[in-house]
Amino acid sequence: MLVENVEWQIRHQPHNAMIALFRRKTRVVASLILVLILYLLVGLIPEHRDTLFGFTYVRSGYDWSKQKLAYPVSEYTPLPTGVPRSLPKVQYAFTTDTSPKGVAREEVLSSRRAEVKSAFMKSWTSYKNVGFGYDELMPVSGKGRDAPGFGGWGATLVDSLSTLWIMGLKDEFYEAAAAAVTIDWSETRDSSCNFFETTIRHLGGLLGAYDLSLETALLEKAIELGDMLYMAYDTPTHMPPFWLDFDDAKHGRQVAGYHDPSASVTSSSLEFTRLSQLTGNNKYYDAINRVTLVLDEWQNKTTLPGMWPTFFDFAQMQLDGDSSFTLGALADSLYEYLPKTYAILGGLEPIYEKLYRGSMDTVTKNLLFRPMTPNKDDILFSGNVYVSPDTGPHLTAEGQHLACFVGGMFGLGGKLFNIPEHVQIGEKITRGCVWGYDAMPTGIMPEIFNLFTCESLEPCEWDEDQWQDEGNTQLPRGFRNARDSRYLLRPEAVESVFLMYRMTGNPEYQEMAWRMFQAIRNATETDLAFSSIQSVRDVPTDKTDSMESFWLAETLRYLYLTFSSPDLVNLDEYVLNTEAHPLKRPR
Ligand code: DMJ
Repeated sequence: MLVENVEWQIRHQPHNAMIALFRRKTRVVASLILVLILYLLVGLIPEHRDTLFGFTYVRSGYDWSKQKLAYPVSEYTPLPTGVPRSLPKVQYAFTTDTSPKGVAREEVLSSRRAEVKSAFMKSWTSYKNVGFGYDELMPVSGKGRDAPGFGGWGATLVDSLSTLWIMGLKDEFYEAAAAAVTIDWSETRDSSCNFFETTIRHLGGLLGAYDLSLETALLEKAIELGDMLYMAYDTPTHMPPFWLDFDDAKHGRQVAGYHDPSASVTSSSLEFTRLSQLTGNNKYYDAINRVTLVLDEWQNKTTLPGMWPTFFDFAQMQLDGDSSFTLGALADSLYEYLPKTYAILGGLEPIYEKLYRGSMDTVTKNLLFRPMTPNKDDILFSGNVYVSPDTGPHLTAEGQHLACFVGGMFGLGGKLFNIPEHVQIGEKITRGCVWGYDAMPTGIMPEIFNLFTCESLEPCEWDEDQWQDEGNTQLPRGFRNARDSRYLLRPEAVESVFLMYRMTGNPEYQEMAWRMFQAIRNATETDLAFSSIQSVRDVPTDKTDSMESFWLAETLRYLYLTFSSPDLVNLDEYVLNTEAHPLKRPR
């Protein structure tokens, strides 16, 4: 057999070589045709490009939904079931005024909307010109930049989607949405991302844009990101860390932080609840519910029972590290999300009411203060408390721009839980921030400052001598100092003004918002857009070449909504996440 075969091969060698060559060529051609067919029919080149619901969709290079968990969960707590409760109305019962006075008022509001929209378009166009790939525009130099921890996934692009929709800029919205659905979350120069910022800006931005437009491709992109962010909970304690490190997440090496800002690790309940509602997958809700249960367990065990300290040790699950308490920087949205999560769950989970009431009782007794002012203004601020082991709680009468959301939060809690005093407190805190704006030469409140205080929340006499002795007489009366006099284009003060307008129907708030908008525009406008400034105390202002995405996502959106019909993003239909992205409330 073997000998015969060899002979046969020797005799037929040239012929065999030709056949082999022909076969090889055929194989190459066939392969090329196959690749071409795949390219044309399946759209697999580049590998993950797809046509999805009318968009050219780019699927992320890494599918986190398939990632094996190091700390799997045996059973998910499901979303609460049942018919959503009919909660008290958040919005004032507005009526349309068709009288000549009403028509004239609408003309004023319409021209204000146009001015806010034009500020938005100026900023948006300049950002678009540097490229959607950047996180932010630098509004003085005209360059683009990526913000640390934001992944370089176009933070401003994603954060602006809902504003484009709300302002009726539909062509721009679809152009931006088309770019957003091509984001590949696995393509980043960074080894980790900021869990909180990515949740509130990117995930919140996509979910908000989906809830407004119902464009399914946006939801698909949100789910991809949600699956990546869900990995943050894959730690031994099931609590998330501040940074989501991609490599650690892939190799089951993540641990929660020993000293993380409490807001950063607790403010995902709105976004993750909405994801579960939209996908029917309870894993997202289960993750945030575990954090809520810890808040419940700790609420009355802290050194200021009712509130949680500014920093959390979620690695060792212990409380005893920190005795500082604030509603401002680092802790803010922990509290903001309590009434909001109650609302998005249709009132079916009572724990959020309990956490809200307990914490706000403590805030009212310990953190709120009334500043001493020459006009005895009926206003309040929320300060910081440090609990000393020897002498107990000490209040620092510090105001922060970041804490100006508190007015709106008290209002919302007051409405949802039927606590009228909270709406009044909310009004006074909101007016406090507006007072802080009106007092400064630029018409804008500083980032952080200290005030002279009354002994209680009741009015008190102005003490000129004390102010002369202890204060900085370069500052307006009432201010002790302006510890950080920058303005970073932040939204919190106009946020509360907007919420108060929608909740009370009082048009005074629209006048406040208009004053604030004009002041901000005057102080921050550059040739290209709007910029953070070095000091609200100096005119002309020194522009610091920074425009964070919340300028377009929040500050301008809240202003625009304040001058719009109350039906546009009605607060009985939507709840806004901490980046102002509207998420649909269940009916
Ligand atoms: C925003 O990203 C959010 O509002 C967050 O809750 C606080 N910081 C900025 C705005 O100042």
